[in-house]
Amino acid sequence: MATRKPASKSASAPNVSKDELLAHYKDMLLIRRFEEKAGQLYGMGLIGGFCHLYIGQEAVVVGLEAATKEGDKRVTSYRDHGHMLACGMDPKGVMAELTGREGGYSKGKGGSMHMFSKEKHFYGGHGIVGAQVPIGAGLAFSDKYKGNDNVTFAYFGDGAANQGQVYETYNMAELWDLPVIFVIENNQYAMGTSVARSTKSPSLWKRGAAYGIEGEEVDGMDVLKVKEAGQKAVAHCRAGKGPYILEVKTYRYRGHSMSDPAKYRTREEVQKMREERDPIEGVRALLLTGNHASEDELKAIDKEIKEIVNESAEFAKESPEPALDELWTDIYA
Ligand SMILES: Cc1ncc(C[n+]2csc(CCOP(=O)(O)OP(=O)(O)O)c2C)c(N)n1
Ligand SMILES: [Mg+2]
Repeated sequence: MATRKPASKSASAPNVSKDELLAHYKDMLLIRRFEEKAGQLYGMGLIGGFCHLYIGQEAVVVGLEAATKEGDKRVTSYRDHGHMLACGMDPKGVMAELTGREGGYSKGKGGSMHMFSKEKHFYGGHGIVGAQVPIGAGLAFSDKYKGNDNVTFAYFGDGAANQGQVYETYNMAELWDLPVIFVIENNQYAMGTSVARSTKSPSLWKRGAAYGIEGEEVDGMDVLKVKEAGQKAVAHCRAGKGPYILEVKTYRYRGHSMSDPAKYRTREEVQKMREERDPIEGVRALLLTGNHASEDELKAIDKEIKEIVNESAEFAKESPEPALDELWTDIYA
């Protein structure tokens, strides 16, 4: 595993402390192991409905969360487990929601795509492609209205970037100088459709220029580069300069959802990414080559993370199913 060279020409690595590297390593590994476990539980029939795994994209949310402060908000699509874990939501509550149990964040009634945490300022989990983008601008509007310096991260995919509502949102957000960072998680596919097949303007962040919004492309397989770009975007928003776009180039290793055999790409394509660009292996290599951690210390961390994930799975299996009278709670009519 440790044979791989650091993913990036990590010129920034010497300026990064051991503690930061270890924190990023742990946070990304938690997401990876949690998602692997969710995949297993799905295979065992313990998770029903849709389940979209985030494996491969861990550096995006971990890097950006490292640029946040208390009070900042986030909203995302259905590929949302990583975002929940990265903002500090309890793995037990997330896993139990996946298994549809009482101990889940939505009392077992929401499932993978419908979880929220007011405490951690996580506003979902949205199954309608692109729907979270105007919601993100609305969250940013509320902060601007209240006069605080909070920033909202509105995450969406390359496929969602072709939705009309994204551009209506860009226009309003820039017009009103809303403190929102539009994060395009460009994992190169929207279900089975590659970016090359869906647009002739593949530099998605540049579309913001039509509305006067600044932005940039970021290497999403390098957590340090993501964090750096996140800090720049956050500073822009907190200074009252309006929205910012980050197009983060990333890759999902698994199919679109658990029911996708991913026949639209070659095994070699996925294998190459895993071997040459894996974000977790990249940080692992930096920790080892920089003598920040030994193989044994990293093994101990792996064990610790596995235990957290196993505990969440046990909790998710043991928590009871919601009581029948819960059918009548948390509904409008
Ligand atoms: C409005 C709408 N149209 C279509 C769908 C079906 N659908 C679900 S995910 C998806 C692809 C979105 O891809 P992307 O935005 O790149 O996000 P990713 O899945 O890669 O994270 C589509 C078409 C949907 N859920 N909502
Ligand atoms: Mg995509």
